[in-house]
Amino acid sequence: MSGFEANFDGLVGPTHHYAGLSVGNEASQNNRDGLSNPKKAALQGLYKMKALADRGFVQGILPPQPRPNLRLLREVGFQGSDEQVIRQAAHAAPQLLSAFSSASSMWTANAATVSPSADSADGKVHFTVANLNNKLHRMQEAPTTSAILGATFADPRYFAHHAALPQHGDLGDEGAANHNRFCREYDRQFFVYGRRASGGIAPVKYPARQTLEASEAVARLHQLDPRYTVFAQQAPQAIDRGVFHNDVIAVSNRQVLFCHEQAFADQTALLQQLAQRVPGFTPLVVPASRVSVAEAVATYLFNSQLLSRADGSMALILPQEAQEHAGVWEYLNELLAGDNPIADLRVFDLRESMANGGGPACLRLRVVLTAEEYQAVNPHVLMNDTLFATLNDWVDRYYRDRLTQADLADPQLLREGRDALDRLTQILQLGSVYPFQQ
Ligand code: SUG
Repeated sequence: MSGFEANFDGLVGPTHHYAGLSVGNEASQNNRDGLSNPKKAALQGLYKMKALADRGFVQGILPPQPRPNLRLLREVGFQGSDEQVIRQAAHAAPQLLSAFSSASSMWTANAATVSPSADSADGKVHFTVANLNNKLHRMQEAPTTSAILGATFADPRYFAHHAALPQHGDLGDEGAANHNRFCREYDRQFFVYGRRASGGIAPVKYPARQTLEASEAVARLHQLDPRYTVFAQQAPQAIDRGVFHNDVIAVSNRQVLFCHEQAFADQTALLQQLAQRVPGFTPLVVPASRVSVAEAVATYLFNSQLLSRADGSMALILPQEAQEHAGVWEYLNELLAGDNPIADLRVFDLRESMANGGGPACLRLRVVLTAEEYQAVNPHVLMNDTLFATLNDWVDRYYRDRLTQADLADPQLLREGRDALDRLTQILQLGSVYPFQQ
């Protein structure tokens, strides 16, 4: 049984701010030092989750991580009480305080790579937490992500958890943002890498975060059948134009691949290979003459969620920026009218996340589950009317509506965040997943 797709969105954390931490991610760079609104960011994310749950899609939540990360601030030499550590860091190394205060775990497409049980030799759903090795502010996510996924998918009869790959750039792993799965009669997993650690073509301006070696390691850990697993390189030129993850330029669902014509290295050969290996393969390729790579990066039209509806047709879940661009919106409407499975366009205001380079697809981790596996998921993280109301109240109570980098120096932010997350673990019945709760 191949199951259905559930989406687990990251809830934006109380320290959401714009720090320009992600070289290669143009939104992050361009909005550096901007004024953020953590409350609005969290509410925008919750609204998307609720809207999709209301339309019958299974929707879960993954909670934020505690920030600032006091353990790391101490590991880089700041001493004394929590308050002293924060004050010293704010004075001597504001950029480090900012990195260790990042709310970046909200983009759960980067939390892990997930393989459905149908694809694994042992018949379990496999999770490998991403090491996010390329960015200082993101590599701190892995241990708490492990704890959260372990508490959400706890039953060892169904779920197998793997720790992040060793922390080195040669094994840089960004999780599901570079991973797709096609399915119809047979399941195919499709891993996309930015470079080979062993050499070959690579971007020159911006970093390639995902290596082939990391993708191969994940495929081994997940006990995938090599005959059904495809590895392909992202176009290095696309990375150099700001496509820092493959999900900024391609999205798949079932037999459909919606992508830009300049998404992959040697794209013609790759699409032929996929056509031979994926029954019913349906590429929807957007030509550069209609939408340039720069426009794709600015509007995030490919960072959409492509979701199967009950009648077999598909809905595309888009950020508002895609609607606001006349050419992109015109293209999307032609797609809607055309002969293909896309039958609905849904647009969401996710501006707070978008300003850091995170669209609808970045905010969610796809987990394909059978009915039996679904029963084993912690039910308290699944979105419904009650949870939506509870979490809206929770955000209203604990979150600030403006935050700058200077505010990170306020030790009160640490206390507010801990109170908020402590309460959240009770709401979601996750147990003690955070270091400060140990
Ligand atoms: O890793 N932005 C994230 C955005 C992640 C988007 N995820 C996917 N494409 N799946 C990143 O670059 C910006 C943080 C800052 O600059 O404050 C940031 O981390």
